[in-house]
Amino acid sequence: MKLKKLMGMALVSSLAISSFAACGNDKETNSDPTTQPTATTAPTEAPTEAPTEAPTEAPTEAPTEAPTPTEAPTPTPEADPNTLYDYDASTKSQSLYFQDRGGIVRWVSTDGHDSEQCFLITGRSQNWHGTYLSVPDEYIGKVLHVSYWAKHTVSEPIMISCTLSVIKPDGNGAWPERANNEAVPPNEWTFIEADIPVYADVTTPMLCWEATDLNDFYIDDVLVTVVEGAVAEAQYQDLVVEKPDLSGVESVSLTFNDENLFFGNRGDGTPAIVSGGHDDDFAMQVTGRSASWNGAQVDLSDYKLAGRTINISYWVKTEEATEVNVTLEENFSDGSDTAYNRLASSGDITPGEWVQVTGTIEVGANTVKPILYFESPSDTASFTVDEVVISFSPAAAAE
Ligand SMILES: [Ca+2]
Ligand SMILES: [Ca+2]
Repeated sequence: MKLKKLMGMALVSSLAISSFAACGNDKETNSDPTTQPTATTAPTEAPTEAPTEAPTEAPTEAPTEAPTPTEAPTPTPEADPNTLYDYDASTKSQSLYFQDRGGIVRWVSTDGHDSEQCFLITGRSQNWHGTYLSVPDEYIGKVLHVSYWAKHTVSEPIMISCTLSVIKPDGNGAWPERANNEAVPPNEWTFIEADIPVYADVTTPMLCWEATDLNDFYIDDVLVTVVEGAVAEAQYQDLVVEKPDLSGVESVSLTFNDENLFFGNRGDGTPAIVSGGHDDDFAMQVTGRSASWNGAQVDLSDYKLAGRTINISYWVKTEEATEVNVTLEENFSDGSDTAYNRLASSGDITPGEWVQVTGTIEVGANTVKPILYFESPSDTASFTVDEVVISFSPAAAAE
C-alpha cells in the first residue's frame, strides 16, 4: 500500500501536467491502509508498474532496520480528482509546465511562498507577456477555481493577474475573464483567487499570468481546480452566424437616412444617427471621445481587402477648428506589429461648415484585419459625418 502511495506521489510530481488524470484513480485494493510494509529490504527504486494485487502472504521475518525513504512520506491528503494543476515550485521540473508567453519562466530557489522555491516570470516586452498553462478541452464548459500567490519587487503596487485566453467561435481571440485583485504591494506574497468560467463555446483556453507594464513578477503555490457542479454556458452563440460573402462588394455608400450606422464605437467614441445631414435629413454623429484615437470604426475583414485599394469620400462638420481624419489599422497574418496608416486627412475644418474629404490607401498583401476609423487630433471634439462612400478595387481573382 505504501509503495503505491509513494508511486502515486512520484507520478504527481513528475507528470504534473497530467496530474488530474493520474490522481483520483488510486485503486484501494488493500483492506488496511495503516499497516506498515514489512518487506525485508527497502526498494531501491520506484517500480514501473503498480502491483496488481496485494502480497498473498506476510513475510516471515521483521526487517532488521527501519526503511529510510529518501523523502518523508508525509501522509498527504488524497489528491483531489478535481485538481488540474498544483504547482508549489518544489521541483525545478514544474517550471516546464508553464509555457512562455512572451515572457520567460525561471525556477528560483530563494524567497518562495511557504518554501524557498517559486517561479519568476521575466523577459517581458509587452504588458500581456508572461506565462500560461493550457486548459485541456475536457474542461471547456466548466468553471475553474484559480488561486496563486504573487509577489514583486517594484517600488509601488502593481497588478499581477491571471487571465483566461480563448478563441471565440468566430476565430477571434478574447480574454473574457480574469482573476484580479487589489494591486499587489511590493515585497509581500499576496494571495489571489477567483472562479473563472471556461465558456462552453470557446476553444484553446489558456490561463495566462501577466503584470502591469514590463515588470518581473513571482508566482507560487498555483492551484487550479474544477468547481464541482458549476457549468459555464456558451457565451458567444450570437457570433455563430453564417457570414455573408462580401469579397465581391466594390463599394459601400452610407447616407445614414436609414438605420444602417455601419460604424461602431472606437474607444469612448460613440457614433449615432442624428438629424441634420449634409443635403438631407440624417447624418452620423460621433460623441463621447476622450483621446485622439477615439471615434467610429468598422472592421472590413469580411471584404477580403488584402492587396486591394480603398478609396473613401465623406463630408464632415465640427463645432471646433480641428481635423477629422480616417486611418486604417492593419493586423497582419505574419504577426508583425499593427500598422496605422492615414487614409484621408481633412486639414483644419472651419467650425459649423460641411467639408468634403477624400483619400486612398493600398491595403497590405498580408493584412488579415483592416479596421477603418474616423478620429481627430482633438481628444474630445465631437464631429458629424455624412455621405460616406468607401470603394474597393476589384479583388485580384476577379480581374
Ligand atoms: Ca513554493
Ligand atoms: Ca445623410
